[in-house]
Amino acid sequence: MASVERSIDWFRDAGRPHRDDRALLASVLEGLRQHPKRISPVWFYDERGSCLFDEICELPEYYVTRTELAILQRHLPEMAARIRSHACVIEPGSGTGLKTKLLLEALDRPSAYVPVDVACEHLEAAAARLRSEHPHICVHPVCADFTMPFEVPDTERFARRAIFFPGSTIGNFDRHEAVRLLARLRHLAPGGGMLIGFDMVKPAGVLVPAYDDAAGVTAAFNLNALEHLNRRLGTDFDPAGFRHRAVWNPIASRVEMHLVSRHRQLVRVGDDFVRFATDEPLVSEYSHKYSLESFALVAGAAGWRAQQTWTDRRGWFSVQWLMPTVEPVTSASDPRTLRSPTSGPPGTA
Ligand code: AVJ
Repeated sequence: MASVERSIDWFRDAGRPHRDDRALLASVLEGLRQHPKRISPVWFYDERGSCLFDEICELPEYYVTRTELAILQRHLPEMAARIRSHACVIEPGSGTGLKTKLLLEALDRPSAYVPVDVACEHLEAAAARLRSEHPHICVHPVCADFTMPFEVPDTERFARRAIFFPGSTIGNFDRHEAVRLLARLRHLAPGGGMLIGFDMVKPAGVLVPAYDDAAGVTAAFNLNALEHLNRRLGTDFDPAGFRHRAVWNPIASRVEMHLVSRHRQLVRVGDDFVRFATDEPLVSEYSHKYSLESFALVAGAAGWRAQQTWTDRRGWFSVQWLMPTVEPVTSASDPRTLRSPTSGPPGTA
């Protein structure tokens, strides 16, 4: 029975090339052997996790989605002008898609839309909805983990490609990973641009509650990653043995979500066991916060330059239209120049 379930799951994972259960287990184990222990935030997004995330977006404390939506609603005509007509829009980590709907409605005759997401059922449902609302747009969902190489169908070979990367998803990656990912996305849209949203540095008193809400939705979202791991890989995490915690790390300029072990315990992962001490954290997500300067460094190192920036009145969130630079700024890809998020070069704002 287990093997039947597994083979179905495996099909669902077809977008992750060469990643069978064993390779997945090995990568999870690798993270659990680091100090501190880590799992990928990709584990949040099974069906239940995707629904919980939609709930998070409605929380009073979670300003992220609301703030970005307001920026989009206010400036979409300008953004659409940047993207220009007949574009093929590629969206890594597409999710539920209110922002997508607004963007597609604002664009001049978009030719195709390619959502890329790991939550495949969620993805299919969203694609079906979009098709019925926009019969003129070719919708090509790609079920894949966009952090790994994936293919975009090239039926729209002659359309100008634009990447839509909203939601501060880029914040999940540390500076090196972010540079690598943005550089890869640049090759996905040769000559095209990227509309990207990223969250800005702000007081910890605003940031921490956004990731530790009073209703406990984010806690459920965080703990659900363990249930997902258990179901998908047969690990035996006891979700009741962990508690949710959100901390602001000012040095790394990020909110960190932790799953803290309530007591000493042993968790089986494949043929191995992982030991947790009392109060030991398992890091489940980083959510990096940027200044305009620190983001320009990361984008620049990946070969992108901002042509236009939109923000809200409080300066809590930014949306930028990036275009490829002729030459990637090689000095900025030196890890030493990327270490400090607040040390942008003087006079670049
Ligand atoms: C989807 C990565 C942008 O970092 O704010 C929300 C995910 N985690 N609450 C974020 C998230 C906890 C979110 N991103």
